[in-house]
Amino acid sequence: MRITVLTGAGISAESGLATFRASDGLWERHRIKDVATPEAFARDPELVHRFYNARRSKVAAARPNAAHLALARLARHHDLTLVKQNVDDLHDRAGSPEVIHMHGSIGGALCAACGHRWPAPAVMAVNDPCPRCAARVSRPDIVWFGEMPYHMERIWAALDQADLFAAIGTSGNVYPAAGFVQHAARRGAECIEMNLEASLNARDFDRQILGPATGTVPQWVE
Ligand code: BV8
Repeated sequence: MRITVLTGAGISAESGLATFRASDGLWERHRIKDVATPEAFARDPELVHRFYNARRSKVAAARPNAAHLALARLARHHDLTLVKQNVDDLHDRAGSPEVIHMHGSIGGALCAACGHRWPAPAVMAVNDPCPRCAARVSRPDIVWFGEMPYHMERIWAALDQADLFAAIGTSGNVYPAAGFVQHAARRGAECIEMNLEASLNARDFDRQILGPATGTVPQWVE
């Protein structure tokens, strides 16, 4: 059976990482447009780097939880495509063999001038010189609002072939990820949602399993 799983901020909540909407639209006390758009970076790159430097240190201190570990086990027995919206690395650290980081990774750095990528230092600054072209417009390798998510061809192909699609810990606010369930359902996949509460696109799923991911996901995987 081919399974495609999409995870969101909720899967890392029990590892202590803030979800995006729990704090009424503020993200670590910032608004999207001030810290997670290309315009924000052009306007105030140091504020953007402060926002990501703070989150990067929280990710480093976090540990994969039972839900991340259960999905790593699932990959050992099934043809699984795991797509994550989060920019943390907890699925990778849990041992998932192949993770599609559609919104990029907080552990990555990107040169806004030449597109070169390298591992991000714990604390980044816009003037960090690019190792390849030496330009000083370094940014986190993260997909901001208004930018095209990564690996979309691979993701659409996985949704086309899925017998089962599961969305875990995502509110269904952010597109194109929020549209994946309709894409999979149209191609005949069974669609399951595992979340703390019904998401905005709950009606597009065949069934819901409500509760904290560290309880529902291991139970579902077993
Ligand atoms: C794009 C990186 C086009 C940043 C992120 C319609 C169609 C297409 C686009 C749009 C559209 N309408 C609007 C848009 C634009 C926009 C968008 O969707 N805006 C929203 C706000 C309306 N989309 C975009 O800009 C995307 N790009 O469309 O490009 C394009 C085309 C051509 C050329 C160029 C461009 C790009 C979006 C990517 C933005 N970047 N992340 C960063 O992380 O700093 S998205 C960000 O939101 C995070 O990655 C987060 O993961 C993601 C989604 O949020 P969720 O994961 O769902 O998190 P949330 O807090 O909302 O929900 C958590 C859920 O977990 C809750 O339901 C909660 O109940 C549950 N939960 C909590 N605890 C637990 C739990 N569940 C289980 N157990 C628990 N313990």
